Amino acid sequence: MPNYTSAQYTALQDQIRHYNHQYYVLDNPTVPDAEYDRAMQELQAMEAQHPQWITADSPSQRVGDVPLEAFAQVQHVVPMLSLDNAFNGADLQEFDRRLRERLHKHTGRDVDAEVVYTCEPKLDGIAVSLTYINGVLAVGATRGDGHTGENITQNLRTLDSVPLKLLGQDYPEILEVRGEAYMPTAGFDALNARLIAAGEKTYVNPRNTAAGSLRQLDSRITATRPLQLCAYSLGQVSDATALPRQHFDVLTQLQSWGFRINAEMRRVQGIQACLDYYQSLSAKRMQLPYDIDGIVFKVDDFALQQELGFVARAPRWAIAHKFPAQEEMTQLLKVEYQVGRTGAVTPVARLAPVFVGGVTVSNATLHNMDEIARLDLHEGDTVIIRRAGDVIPKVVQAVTAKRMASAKPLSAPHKCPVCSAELEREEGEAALRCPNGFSCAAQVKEAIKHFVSRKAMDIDGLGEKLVEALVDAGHIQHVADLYSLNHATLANMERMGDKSATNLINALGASSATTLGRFLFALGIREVGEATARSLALHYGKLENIMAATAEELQLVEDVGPIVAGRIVHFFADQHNQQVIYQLRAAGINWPENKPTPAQALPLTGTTYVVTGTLNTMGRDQVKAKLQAYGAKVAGSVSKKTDYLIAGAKAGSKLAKAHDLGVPVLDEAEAMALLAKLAEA
Ligand code: I6G
Repeated sequence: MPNYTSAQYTALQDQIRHYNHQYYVLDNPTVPDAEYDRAMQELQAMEAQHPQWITADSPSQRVGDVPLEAFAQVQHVVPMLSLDNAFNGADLQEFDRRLRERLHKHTGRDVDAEVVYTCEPKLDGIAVSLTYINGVLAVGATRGDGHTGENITQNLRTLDSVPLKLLGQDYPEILEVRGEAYMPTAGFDALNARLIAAGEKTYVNPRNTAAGSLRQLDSRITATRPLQLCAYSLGQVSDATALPRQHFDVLTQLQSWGFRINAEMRRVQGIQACLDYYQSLSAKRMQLPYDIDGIVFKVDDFALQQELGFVARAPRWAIAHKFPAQEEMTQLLKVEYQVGRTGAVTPVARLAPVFVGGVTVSNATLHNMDEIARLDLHEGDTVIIRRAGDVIPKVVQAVTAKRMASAKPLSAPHKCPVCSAELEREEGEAALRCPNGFSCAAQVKEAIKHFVSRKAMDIDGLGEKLVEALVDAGHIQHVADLYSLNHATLANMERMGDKSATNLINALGASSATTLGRFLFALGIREVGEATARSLALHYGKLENIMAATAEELQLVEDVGPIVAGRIVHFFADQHNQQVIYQLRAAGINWPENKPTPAQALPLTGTTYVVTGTLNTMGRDQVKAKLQAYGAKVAGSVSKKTDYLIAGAKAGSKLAKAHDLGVPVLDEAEAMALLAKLAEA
């Protein structure tokens, strides 16, 4: 442990006070939670080394900071304390050992006897207190500094999951229930989608949004926010003897009085079962319809809890086992611009490597220049990165407090970083575009990668690196050149040999027998995805008919609106594209020609399905292909336009959204029955 100086100690105290003020008072945290936890841990380490330094006003001696004055104050009769943290399995085992030894010492309880624990996900929201007098909600308050909170009764009354009157009769005269007010991810995403549509600034994460929503002075604004409450413990109770003697049973009782409790809550025996629970919930974390930042383990028996008591600001009988943080702070080293298949120029943040969401991240997407402007990014900024689950890491905020006064705002490039063409920005579009489609090496490479991909021509053995090397070496200029590659050229490429060259030549040969839908998709026409390509193929039957169609005619096809129709006409009007198609066909690309089938003829025409979760009977792609073959549109996300959601096991936010929007849901058995019926018809 380093030898700290008292100057370092007071500086760190000041730093944490500042963090607390930003977090608890202004609802505007300037650092990620993990950074705060580290600072607090370091302060505690300093205090362990120099106990004589500790003053009553040290941030370690209380939770949070003074409340804002705009709301009336509420004194907590029973303080709302916080929880100690465990950051790994060893910390958790140590917690269990400590408390068993303490119980043994004070009560003679067998030190090896396993303790019964309740396990609950720790929702990432705001701790609140709800006091009921004779079963009627009297006061709702924030935690504040743990002793004094803010009276936000009017706001909490607007949450559907907060009972205004308790159910049943058997509740104590005074009952204070504590829990977490939080915003489910589907509600958060929908809120941000509305803001994007209105061209407004979006929220950073569900927790901050929940906090901001609860601190509204006008409760009508709170009422528009999709907040929920999950109860997790009791505060003041007039007659505790009438209540169950175990934590788990109290929560079950709270449920019967009308509170939402966490569906994942379990009662287990021994610390190993707690570790197992942690593992199983970690695996499930991304499928949960809300953010959690850890698991709370509590000694279940109140008699044991009472015996264990509290230390400083936290109970000895509970601990929060934190997950790896999903948000971290790091340095923006530079912004680079990548050119995509359609010429769209995407900024990518290059970052000082940082461990976040369980992996080391050194790049994050910035989407487009509007996003850079929205984040008000400057050169060399300190930024907050968020990586939730397998989602691509995102820059969510610039930490302006850490910005150098001389830092310049990031400006948009004028020239394509690959071919130096002057960039264009289409009216109403966020993306900058390189107009040099056929000679910009970046676009050529991306077009070829798309052409060979699994859902397009499905050519095995042509990885991204090889495509790039073939373009760089001048062996291919466009997709049709693939079919004139010879064995010697391929075998001479780096990491290729005789066998892989032969395999690739065979794969190219095999790809020539395809379908019109795949071929159309492989051409990479802007806005023409797999589903649209299939609809076009089905509707027209022949490529020549599509190439000859007018924009008006094209709009008769399922999925094709004026923009897509315009893109298709524009693509086929281009001489270079016509030439490439001619060469591809001359190289032997063929497909069975079909009779045109007006899309209306199919049984699922006009319906939109979304497929999510794990299906056991057949893969998701196979189910989607079958639905499409019956004329359905298969969309990637649930919206009001969705007719049915097919939800397999472990369905997550899409299922929650379907429930929110009232979209009918088919489980796997129902979906299979539908497909079987369609197959019979
Ligand atoms: O902040 C908290 C989150 C969840 C808690 C908590 C909890 O139980 C599931 N329980 C206690 C006792 C405290 N804070 C103080």
